[in-house]
Amino acid sequence: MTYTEKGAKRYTVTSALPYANGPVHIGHLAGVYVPADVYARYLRSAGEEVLFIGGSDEHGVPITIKARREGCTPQDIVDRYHAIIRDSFKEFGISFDVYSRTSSKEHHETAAAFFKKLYEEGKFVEKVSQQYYDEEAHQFLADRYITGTCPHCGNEHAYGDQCEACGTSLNATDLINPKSMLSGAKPVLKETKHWFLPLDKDEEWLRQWILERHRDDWKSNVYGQCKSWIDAGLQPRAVTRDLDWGVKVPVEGADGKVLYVWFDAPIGYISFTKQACGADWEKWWKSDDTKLVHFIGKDNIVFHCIIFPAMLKAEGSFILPANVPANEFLNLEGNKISTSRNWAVWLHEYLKDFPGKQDVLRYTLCSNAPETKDNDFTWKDFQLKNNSELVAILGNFVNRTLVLTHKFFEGRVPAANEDCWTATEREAVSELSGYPERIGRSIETYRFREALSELMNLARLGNKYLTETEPWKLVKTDMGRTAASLNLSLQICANLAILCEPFMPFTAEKLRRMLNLGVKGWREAGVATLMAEGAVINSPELLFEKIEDDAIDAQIQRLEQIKQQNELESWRPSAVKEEVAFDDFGKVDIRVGTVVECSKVPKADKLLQFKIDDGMGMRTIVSGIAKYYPDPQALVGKQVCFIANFAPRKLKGVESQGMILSAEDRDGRLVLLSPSQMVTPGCSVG
Ligand code: B3M
Ligand code: ZN
Repeated sequence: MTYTEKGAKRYTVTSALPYANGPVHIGHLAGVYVPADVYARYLRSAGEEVLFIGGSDEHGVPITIKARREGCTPQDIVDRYHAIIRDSFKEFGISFDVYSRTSSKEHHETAAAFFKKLYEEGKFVEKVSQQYYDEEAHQFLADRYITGTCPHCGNEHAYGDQCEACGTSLNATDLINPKSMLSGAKPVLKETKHWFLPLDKDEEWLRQWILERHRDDWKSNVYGQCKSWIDAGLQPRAVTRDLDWGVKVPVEGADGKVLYVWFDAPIGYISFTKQACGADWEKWWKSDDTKLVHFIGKDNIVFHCIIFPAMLKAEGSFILPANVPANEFLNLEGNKISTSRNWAVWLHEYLKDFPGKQDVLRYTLCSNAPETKDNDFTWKDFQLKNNSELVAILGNFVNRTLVLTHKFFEGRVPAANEDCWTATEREAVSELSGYPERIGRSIETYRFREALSELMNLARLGNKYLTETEPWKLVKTDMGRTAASLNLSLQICANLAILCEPFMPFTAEKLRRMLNLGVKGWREAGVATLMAEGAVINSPELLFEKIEDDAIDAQIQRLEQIKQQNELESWRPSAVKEEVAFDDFGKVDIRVGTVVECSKVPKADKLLQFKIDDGMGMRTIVSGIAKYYPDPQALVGKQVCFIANFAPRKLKGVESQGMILSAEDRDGRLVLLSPSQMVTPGCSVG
């Protein structure tokens, strides 16, 4: 039994199934998988029975769209990304008991059977409705096959099922100016039959269950979203689609129809449990003493708090989630993480750049997790957390303790010598005893940042204790107290090894190995007797290494390049200026001239000085284009256009008699304008 919950006998912990249409990035890790893993690891360490479920969501329109774009099959896409995602999770120590996929046969069978049961029991409403259809592509346009303007916020790129700008869940027919993703054509409405989950009938119990029963124990961001959904009135929701990729609708007359991805995906949690546990699966889903917890991102709240519970309730034999700890989003260097714009830190790429540093990222993401509001990941902060927290506090304490034990006690745990303890030892031991419960309580209430900062406080306690007792000085005068000091420091290290495991499993393992600490769990922590006197410890290795500026600068530079690339790609001509009368235009006297001389203006790196044959003698014009024409000499003989009737003005001591015209390209580059054929100098442009 844990610190805050009474009565839960086992824990079914699920984490949102990532779409297998791209690799996973730090936003996924921070929002869902690190917290879920910390929770699962903690419970296991505390001796609880846990099943931690993950897997790839392999259906849905984003996958078919990607396949179409790349000219391959949806199966090719999901095979590729399922493997990448699964490996990334494994490398980062996400300790799933099962990581499966929704394209598996078992999942298709389970999801189809679930639908069939509800169908046979009359839990659906069958409706013929008007759906958008692409007449060029001969296909109904489900969900993301259709884009248009969001009726709520005006975002012009909203999808047929959701607006990502304002988070509203939509029906395709809500969109203003709908457009087919397939052909770009304006879709037409066409009749088709679908099955709907009548959520309107669930309003009553959902209100009671969420808004009353879980008012205090669900996070306020989750509670708030549920409340606004329920208050707005729930509508029947279609759970089938006209598509050919997904779980086939298992009833007659449903050819060419599949289950809506959000109907089949959460059933994945159940089918993966079956895959992992065989005949023994039901206790994880059908037993009142099981606590079901869904870890998700905020865009998945409605599906896990309203739609999936409504499905489970309609089926009748399943438990409902006890909690749905959704996180907000993580941004990257001040901008929203975006797969399409490559604005992300991909896990598989991070590992190439920072091999072996999984825990540093887990630590940074957990200490910065977007628990109550969106948060920002910056590389500078990552470096700071590594250098001044992990290296300087945790790593330093452990290293000093182990090095000194080797130096003064030949690598054996010295005696505790309690008889020579002072108030310093007694205080440290009493503080130590509070940590397991305090950290555990924070984890159980989904406050992972708080839990992690408590863990670091324990490392700080160790550092402070070691610095105060100064065993390196005591050794000259008092071997008994030297032993006591290092014994207690080693006990704190052992506690750290146990308590850091949910957050930093690789570090925990390394520390355990150095200490030769056997299998001890959360319940045994909090005491100063974990390490037996005389036990041998191994030679110290560094737990963390300093991260230098150049490694961080390289990451920042990479992002800078991506940003520039994105800016180029998203460039649009500027808006056309206000209308002018022809007479006004006529006031500007534009002429063509031939460059006779051209040179850099001394001490002004931006300026070129032109001598121009303007057909009326010569004139001098200074122009700020030196950066784009590094060889001024090459311009001699070329013709340019210039404004001839600007009042002369001095630039860096040179009088400029006019302005040479140039075009500004999308990257800011200035390009001189010339007539397409040689003309007589002095002729006018108009
Ligand atoms: N694949 C959506 C997402 O990644 C979805 C989660 C399914 S959980 C059952 O945002
Ligand atoms: Zn919107």
